[in-house]
Amino acid sequence: MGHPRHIRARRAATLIAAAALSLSAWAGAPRGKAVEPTPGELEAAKKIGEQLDALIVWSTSRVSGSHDIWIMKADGSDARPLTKSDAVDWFARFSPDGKQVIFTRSKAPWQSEMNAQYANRWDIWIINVDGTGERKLIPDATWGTWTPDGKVLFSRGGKVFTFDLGSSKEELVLDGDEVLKAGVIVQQPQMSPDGKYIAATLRGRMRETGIWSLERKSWATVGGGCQINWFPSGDRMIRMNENTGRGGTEVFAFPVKDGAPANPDAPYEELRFMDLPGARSHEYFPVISRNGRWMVWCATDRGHDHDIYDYEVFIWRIGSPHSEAARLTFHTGNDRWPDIFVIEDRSAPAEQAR
Ligand SMILES: [Ca+2]
Ligand SMILES: [Ca+2]
Repeated sequence: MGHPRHIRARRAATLIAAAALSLSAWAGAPRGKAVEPTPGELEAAKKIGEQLDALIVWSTSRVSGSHDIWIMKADGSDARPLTKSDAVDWFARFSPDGKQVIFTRSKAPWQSEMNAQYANRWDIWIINVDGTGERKLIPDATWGTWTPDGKVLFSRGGKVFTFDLGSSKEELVLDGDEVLKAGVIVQQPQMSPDGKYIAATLRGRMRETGIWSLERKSWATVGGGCQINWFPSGDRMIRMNENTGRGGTEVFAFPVKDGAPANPDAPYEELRFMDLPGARSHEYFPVISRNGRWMVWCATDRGHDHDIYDYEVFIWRIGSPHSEAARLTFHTGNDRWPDIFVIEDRSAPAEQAR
């Protein structure tokens, strides 16, 4: 069937452009390149190192475009790869004793973080912090975190399980399809320090943050946003809020009581916990250290996609001015989902801003 030649040429050009687009989507995240810190950034990181010995793990695309887990000290020094796979390694979480790290690894060379809802595309792995002992721990699983008694809590789509490292036994602890809504996706389940609640971000057929009571079998909505997580005290939480703050996001903190926000009508001004000064203020991935004194997270100055854009790792002593937050990575590749394990903390206890 004949089309005029110029239409055929245009179609061919469109096809080539589409193929190039899908190829670039396939290729993963940008590898990027190292950038120089400013003297002020170096000074801020040095100040952290004077107060704190800690290890930070995070996920970076800098080597291959498919992320690896890297590890560094609290001041950003001694950064080195912990995993070196040709898959996407992300969401690293230190074991309670700091000796091991669990993380989520894709089965294919590239998977977008948005595909974490398809549990059969991922497995949870474990590795020692010295780089030995890497092995697959839980098949078809995502969002692995640690429970207070040393099990792994993880998601399979709308269901949440615990995994016992001793016996390799799984136990279903939240069937979101059954008790929330069929087709719900449960992201980043985090058990409370007292073991009574699971905080999670819901996607799919529901879109909110909230808390599941394991005893009462009931769900308490916290609000919008995502990435809800506990303070180690258990009486306070953080979550990301979107469409407020500089750069379009900020970290909220709020008190909780009996598995629900203690003050659900609190105005935004009372919830604001971290909103970085300056242009690099699109924050995500916050986590509080187990001693309750530090927060690590990432921020970018452009774009949003969690696994593509130039996020950088930050650390902040809770209660100190926001301007004292220190940037720890200096690389235009994607850097996301940090976690921190404190070895020795020489900082003065911060006043808890409530
Ligand atoms: Ca912000
Ligand atoms: Ca980066």
